[in-house]
Amino acid sequence: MKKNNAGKKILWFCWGASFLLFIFFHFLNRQKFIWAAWGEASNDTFGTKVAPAGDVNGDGFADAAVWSPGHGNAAGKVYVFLGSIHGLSKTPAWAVQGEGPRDQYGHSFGTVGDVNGDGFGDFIAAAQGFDNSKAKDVGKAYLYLGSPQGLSATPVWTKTGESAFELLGDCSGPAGDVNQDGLNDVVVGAYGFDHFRGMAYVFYGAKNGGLSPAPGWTAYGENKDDWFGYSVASSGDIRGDGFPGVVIGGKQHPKDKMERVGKVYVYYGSKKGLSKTPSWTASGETEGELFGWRALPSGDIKGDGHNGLIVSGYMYGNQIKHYIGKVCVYFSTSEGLSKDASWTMEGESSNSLFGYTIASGDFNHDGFSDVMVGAPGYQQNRGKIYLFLGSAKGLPEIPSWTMMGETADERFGSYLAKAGDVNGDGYPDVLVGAPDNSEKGDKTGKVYLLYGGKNGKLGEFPR
Ligand SMILES: [Ca+2]
Ligand SMILES: [Ca+2]
Ligand SMILES: [Ca+2]
Ligand SMILES: [Ca+2]
Repeated sequence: MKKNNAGKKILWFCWGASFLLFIFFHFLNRQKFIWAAWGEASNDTFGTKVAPAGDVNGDGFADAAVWSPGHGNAAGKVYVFLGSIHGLSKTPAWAVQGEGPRDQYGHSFGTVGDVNGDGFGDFIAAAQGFDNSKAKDVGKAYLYLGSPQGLSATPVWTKTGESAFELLGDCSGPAGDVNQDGLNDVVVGAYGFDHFRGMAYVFYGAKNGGLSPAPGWTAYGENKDDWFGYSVASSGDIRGDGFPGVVIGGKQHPKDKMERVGKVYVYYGSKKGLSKTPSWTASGETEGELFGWRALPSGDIKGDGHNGLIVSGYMYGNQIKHYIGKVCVYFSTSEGLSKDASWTMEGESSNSLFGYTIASGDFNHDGFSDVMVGAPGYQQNRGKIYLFLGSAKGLPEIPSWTMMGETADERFGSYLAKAGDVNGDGYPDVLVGAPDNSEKGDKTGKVYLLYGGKNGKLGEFPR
């Protein structure tokens, strides 16, 4: 009888312990992705791109934006979710659809900083497939102003491409304050200009009207079919002189007799404004690698006070493995960027498309900027993301942290963005798109928010 009771106690203890463990792991698992959002309809592919929205309502919390290219017969739709002490809002506070089918409104979008100097973050969205009355695919960019109520419903400024297939606004984003007037400026690409030679514009911030009606700076590709302007971004302050530059990619630029090798061009800033000719360039190595598909400032990875540049070519491969993808980081000194890449990382396996997206930020808040890379093709399009933590030694040869997609074929990591600190705990948070996720219908798409943390394990220890 006594023995029996003891046996029962042990049994109950085991039951209790396993139940608690179950709850514990269930909780951990549930908490892994504390915020997620889905597209509205099948084939929306919500999360094809994600971007920081800045702080559009001036409440001190970063806001976040997501694109559904397939929505409304490919009119495209952009959504903005507001940050708060509880993290991102469940439903979007702002959502705008393209004017017509196949506009691809949102092909580029995101914060441009405060362009009119009223203290509220402003926002650009562009539709590379916009047709005007005379020509197809001229493209159109739209600027929306922030306010205490959030983003304006209608744009305060627009710029329409002039010629057919100019595709203005395929890429656009903040340029920093390149003309040093205290207002942030904007860079816009038009890769279809002049038979895909491509060009890039910088529009200056303006107290009235948001942005200058005419561009303050323009640059052009070297040859037809270069696709110059397919990627555009601020390069940050490369030489540590206080003047930001811009980086423009021409992913189809040839080299010797090889096609689509790709090339990136950096134009340094100075007292006189942006350089008119490229200050620094770098090219890919192999045919078809699309070097410069993405190019972004890396921030200060080594903590030496100098910013660098991240460039990717997601179609890079070698004799054995095809389309593994490649990411290069260039460090800088007061002279400018290094001639050769300071750090190069290739994808793990064929078709992984490593470098399809890149992002930077100090995700563990240790003073060294870190690099994130997405490989949406990894494991038959399940997808995988990688974090490389910066330190005084530079970047590591093996990733500091990785995460795979939840479901097969979701293309997790098709796009990554530092959302900023959406919950105000001091760590920047990361948006990850999985546009082919089919939980809510075929390719409806899903976006995850991963919280930054001091150990550099994104999303696993949310607060
Ligand atoms: Ca906010
Ligand atoms: Ca503003
Ligand atoms: Ca300015
Ligand atoms: Ca760091």
